[in-house]
Amino acid sequence: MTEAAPTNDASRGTILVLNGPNLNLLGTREPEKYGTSTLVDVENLAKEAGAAHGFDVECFQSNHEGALVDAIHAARGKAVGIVLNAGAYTHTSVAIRDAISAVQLPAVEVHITNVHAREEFRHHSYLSDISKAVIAGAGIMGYRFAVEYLADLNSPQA
Ligand code: CA2
Repeated sequence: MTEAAPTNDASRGTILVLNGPNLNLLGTREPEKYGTSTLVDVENLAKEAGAAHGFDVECFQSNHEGALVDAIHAARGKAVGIVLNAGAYTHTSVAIRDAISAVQLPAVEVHITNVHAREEFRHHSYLSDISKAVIAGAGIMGYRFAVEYLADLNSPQA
């Protein structure tokens, strides 16, 4: 039996990119607000950013709060960090907050839009104070910045 050839490009870890409700609609509605890129484009951008730094990126989107909680739990012991755009659950979900706190993984809260320049109810986040970083208003580039930040956080310092 032939053994797999050893490689020098072993993964340095996995970064989970989680998207919440309605983000599956990216690129199909409200382009003036959310741009023209699709969720697949966002996920590919995040994967490319991870690969450039030696990290795998796994992506998951759900419109259901419990499914997002389950995905966060599943990341424990598997991922080195979580990029989270919880969509509207950002402003409502104690359950997602508790899940992020429970797994004790560094999380980066991402929003495509600048939530602070929008309606008052979007100004409060249940996630910001338990996140390592918050990125809002940079469009889909925010996902890239978040992956790069988590890659840096999980790399030996020069
Ligand atoms: O700016 C963001 O990324 C948000 O997390 C997006 C959420 C919103 O509830 C948050 O306040 C800010 C909404 C996601 C809706 O996504 C759509 C994408 C395309 C078309 C329609 C909705």
